[in-house]
Amino acid sequence: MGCGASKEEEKPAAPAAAPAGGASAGGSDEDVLAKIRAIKESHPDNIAMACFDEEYYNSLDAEGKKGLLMCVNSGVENADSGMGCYAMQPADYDRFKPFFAKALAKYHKVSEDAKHVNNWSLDGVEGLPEDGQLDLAALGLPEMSMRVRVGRNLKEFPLPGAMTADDRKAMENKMCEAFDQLIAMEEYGGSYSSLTPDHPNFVDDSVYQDLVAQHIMFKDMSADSYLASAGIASDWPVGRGCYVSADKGFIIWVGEEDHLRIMCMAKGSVLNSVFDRLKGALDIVNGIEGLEFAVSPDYGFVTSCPTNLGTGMRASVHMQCPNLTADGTDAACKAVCKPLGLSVRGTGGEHTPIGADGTVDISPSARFVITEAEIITALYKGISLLKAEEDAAGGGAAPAPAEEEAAPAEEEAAPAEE
Ligand code: ADP
Ligand code: CIR
Repeated sequence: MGCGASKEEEKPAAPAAAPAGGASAGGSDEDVLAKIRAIKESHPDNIAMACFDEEYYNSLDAEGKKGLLMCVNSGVENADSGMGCYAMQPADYDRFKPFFAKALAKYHKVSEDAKHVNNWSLDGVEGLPEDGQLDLAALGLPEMSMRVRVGRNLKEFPLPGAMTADDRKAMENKMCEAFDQLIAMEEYGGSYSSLTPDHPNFVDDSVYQDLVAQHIMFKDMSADSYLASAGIASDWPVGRGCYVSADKGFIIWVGEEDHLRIMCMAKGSVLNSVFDRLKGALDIVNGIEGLEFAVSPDYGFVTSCPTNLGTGMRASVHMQCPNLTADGTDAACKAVCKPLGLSVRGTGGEHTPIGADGTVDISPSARFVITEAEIITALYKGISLLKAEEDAAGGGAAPAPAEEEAAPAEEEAAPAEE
């Protein structure tokens, strides 16, 4: 089991839970098809419904039909979805290519035969300063909280939407063995905290809430109806947890939307520091025996949600934009950020309020058919352009920061809609 637990302490697996995922939860397959037809009309922006082709569906065998309906169940049960689907198995993007190629093209604004290439090398990336340093101080900005995360999934398990409770426990235990190796390394150290009842590293609710407040641990997923319909939030909080390095700068989430969300976080000015540290740490994790990440030959790193496919990377800063948020909302900031290819979130992550001092979470929207190096450079370029807009909105002077949180950030839309 690892993470300080001996094999003797390992609990026997609980009886298998009902299969996760809510495919066909709305009734017979014919009922679901009728619902899809209706949503195509009522919610044309629901990408999965728009791209669902009954002729293709009918060409699949019984197992294929069941698998495709599982992928789109979130969009069927949540007609207001932007994307409307999640992959359930590591091979789904390739297995259901006629469906996913269309959905990916529509969301990411790429061609249907687009291929993703991963590349962390900053060499030759357009917009990179001559010294290669993505230094926010050079833009006249103060230190800020910087974070880069990637989504990764293990090849040997179903994706979170199709996992049973036993799968979730087995995956957590497998990761605990890997965390033991990190904990033994001087550069990482740290500890693992589990939300799984009876896990040797179990932490209670107050410790969990404290980790969430520190931006270390993820929020309760069971409240998210998209994730619930997809089966991704099933069995909460079984199999969920979080490894944190001794310096708290390197974090691995276990059991959120992807098997793993691997990230580096630091307060500072040089974006390269979190980017480079993450690349180094990923190489270590990837090199741990028995861990193999799911990769699609054409689409890069496999993630549950097609919006994250390819790099799985979100690179963000918490930046103060008091002038653009002077009305207490993120509306003006979003309007400025959209054409810059930037997403705006609240200070607690997606669907949380912006800070009362005008702090917002800024990240490039693109994840697919873009390299990792281009994403971090896009963040730097975007911040530079956003700063100009922020300065212009305030006539050059920035108001003094306040203390408390303000208005809720609006829900984030897909790049296509933003
Ligand atoms: P994700 O980034 O994995 O898509 P969220 O947007 O929900 O998920 O953010 C997850 C957590 O990471 C939240 O607690 C959020 O406040 C925190 N976070 C994101 N970016 C930063 C940042 N630049 N500095 C500090 N915390 C951050
Ligand atoms: C949807 O389809 O709208 C949800 N499943 C969430 C999609 C990804 N998140 C996002 O665009 N912010």
